[in-house]
Amino acid sequence: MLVHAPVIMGILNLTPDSFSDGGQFDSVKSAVEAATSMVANGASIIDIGGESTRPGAERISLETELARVIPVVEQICAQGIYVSIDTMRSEVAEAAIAVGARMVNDVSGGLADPQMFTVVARLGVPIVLMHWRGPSKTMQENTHYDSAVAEVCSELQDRAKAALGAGIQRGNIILDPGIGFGKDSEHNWELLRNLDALLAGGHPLLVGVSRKRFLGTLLSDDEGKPRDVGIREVASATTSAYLLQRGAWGVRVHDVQATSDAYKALCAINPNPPIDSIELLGLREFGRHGVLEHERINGQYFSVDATLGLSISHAAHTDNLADTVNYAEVADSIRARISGEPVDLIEKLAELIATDCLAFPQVVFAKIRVHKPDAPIEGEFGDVIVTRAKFVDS
Ligand code: PMM
Repeated sequence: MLVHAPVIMGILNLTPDSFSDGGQFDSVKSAVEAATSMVANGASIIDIGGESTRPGAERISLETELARVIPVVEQICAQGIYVSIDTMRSEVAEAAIAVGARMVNDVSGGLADPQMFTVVARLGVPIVLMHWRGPSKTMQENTHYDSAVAEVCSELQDRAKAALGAGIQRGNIILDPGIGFGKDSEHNWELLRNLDALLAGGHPLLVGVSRKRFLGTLLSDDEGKPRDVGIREVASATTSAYLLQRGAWGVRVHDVQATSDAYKALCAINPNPPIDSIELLGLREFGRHGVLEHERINGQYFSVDATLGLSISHAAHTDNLADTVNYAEVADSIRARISGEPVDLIEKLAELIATDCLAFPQVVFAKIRVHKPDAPIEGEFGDVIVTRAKFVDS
């Protein structure tokens, strides 16, 4: 089962040399405490890794990786925490799932271990496929792209197709642009500026920017010295929160609380992230709404325009009606509301229709315009229109 968006994935690196937080945990107990505290601060997944992927890192043996991660995965899962295993090895993925992990995060997108997809398909768990062009030791030696966005999108789609071909279910595939992996600073920014292109394939998107080198470069001092890794947190949290607002399924971060705070503040200012929509215009139906007695007795025609905000990216890909809202059903419900129990005000009618529309599971926003062209107004006039815009939960 995939955790619902927005996901803040807390990083737990059990490596002595990870670039930002290596060597933090000297015992299973302190790692469990760190995971519990991240969950208390808003993490819905803890991503546990035993092998460093910092640029230039050497690979470690399978035995070392297993010894580092499995006891910790087991203890953290025993707390009921949703754990993802950050590994390029199918043996580690399988051992971690056996002790309770529920998801695999493979930075190589299945390229490092030819068995990875077969094993994950058999285990039936979600997998993150990150964009990767080669091992950490040499990944920054070739960072040439004609178009980073187009190439990363197409290479990720290739990995998704390979995963599907190996029997992994479509709903279990999450993609990740691999920020900092075989990419220069400008490639990373270009990818983040073009999130829509990365989302267009219809897969949930995970993004990891936390404390990465391109943020250090952005925050360089006057002499051009990059900002130290420990003081990149404000930029990390701000960028991660923004990505969640732009439609990323999840962000992978070190400081869960900072990211969660930044996201809450952004949502308070802008509860209206850019979303796709379906519009139903000019739905005409007879009703008896109005304050005056003759309106109740004789009735009149009302007309409604509805804008429904929802993500259509999944349906756009699958071409399956079940993945979107059925507009014929929405139209029926609007008509039933207009011809149903009379209310005095078209403000109330608009409110009721907006609430009905938000009851359709995919719809997160409804803007309803109710027209009353024969309203009891003296003299010539064109129309009376009331507009109600409503978010789910507002
Ligand atoms: N980055 C790192 C490690 N694992 N996994 C995913 N899916 N995406 C990432 O961007 C990613 C990752 C390297 O960062 P770290 O050393 O701080 O964990």
